[in-house]
Amino acid sequence: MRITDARVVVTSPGRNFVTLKLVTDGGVTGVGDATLNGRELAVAAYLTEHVVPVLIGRDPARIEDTWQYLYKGAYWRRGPVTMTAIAAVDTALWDIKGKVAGLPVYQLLGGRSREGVTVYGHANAETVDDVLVEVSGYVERGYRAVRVQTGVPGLPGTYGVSTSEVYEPADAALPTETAWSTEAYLAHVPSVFARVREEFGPGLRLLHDVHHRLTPIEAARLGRSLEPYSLTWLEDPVPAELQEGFRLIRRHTTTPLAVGEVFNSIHDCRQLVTEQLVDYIRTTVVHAGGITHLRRIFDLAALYHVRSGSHGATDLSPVCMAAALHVDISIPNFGLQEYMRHTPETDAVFPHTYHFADGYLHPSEEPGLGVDLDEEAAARFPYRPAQLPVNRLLDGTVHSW
Ligand code: CS2
Ligand code: MG
Repeated sequence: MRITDARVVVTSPGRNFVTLKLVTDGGVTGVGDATLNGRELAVAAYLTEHVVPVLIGRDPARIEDTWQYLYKGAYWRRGPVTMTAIAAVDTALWDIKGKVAGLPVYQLLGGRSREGVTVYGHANAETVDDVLVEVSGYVERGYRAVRVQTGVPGLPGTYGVSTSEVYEPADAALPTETAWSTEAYLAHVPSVFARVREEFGPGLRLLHDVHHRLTPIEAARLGRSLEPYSLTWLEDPVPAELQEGFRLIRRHTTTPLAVGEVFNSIHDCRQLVTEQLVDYIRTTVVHAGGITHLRRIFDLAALYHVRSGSHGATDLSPVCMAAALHVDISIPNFGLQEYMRHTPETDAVFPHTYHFADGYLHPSEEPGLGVDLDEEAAARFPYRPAQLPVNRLLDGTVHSW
């Protein structure tokens, strides 16, 4: 069997997605997500110029060899663009392998370790009263875990609080600017969780995303002030380039920590995992080198009692979600999966058979990943430039977004 064609498709059914579709001489096809929010065309060019030419004629069965070829062969290792491109190839090859075997991909990964994939939804609103309504909506729909974000009094808008029905931070061709005050934020957040716990009791799992905005000691303070509300995790409390910075947070709080949505390799996770500085690793298929590399990360994590918590925002396509669910259902150390629903246009461009029921997502039972790219539908939604915002402190200093 040989790869005869590799198409890189950029489409924007509500937001931009990059997809790689591999075609084989036997007629079997495979898809991989290659979306890197705000930098989509960089990955598309990397694939088109440097990867597609070396794929033509290759044996699609050789997943590991192809991964090593693209990783070691590039010489320039790691980085989000390279690893997203490799992820797309790897995911598409697993899809093909599943279809050839006549099995859903999770069966090739060792089969089920659980009945369903527990997901968390996003309750966000400007005011605490409104967020309580949002949380109860998720509870009614059967969710067991909810991420809670609200506006911060005194700030015009805050990360994680959407103004439209579908959350979309990449909102303009040139970055919009947002404002931030750590002092206002730290003063407000504990009161939000006090209200949510009071209203919903101890059974509901609660999460919160800091989106890399604090220093280690500020994060330690927040973690400690949230201890009475028993969060399942506090996400991305600080930018994680400084992995040893998490030691400082750990010394002061027992609030569990989750990190990793911007990581692209096992090396970004290594110290955090082996020193047990975090509790959940949130890398996912599309940004961490595909199913092959993600499993390597989760296997390392399992040795240190660290669980998975895969990123599942709307800027990861249904192809990534389909692949993530096959990993989630099979690994021993699954923690939680983020789930934000896509627009109906996106669902139409990426027909899939994974589904939500009773707080769980269930992976497809079809051979392969159980997701496809409808290329005709995709062609109806041309690329629209869109970038993520830039964040500034109230005095104008550029801060992490
Ligand atoms: C986020 C993302 O889902 C999350 O936890 O932090 O929404 C993130 O902002 C986007 O994926 C950025 O593209
Ligand atoms: Mg996040």
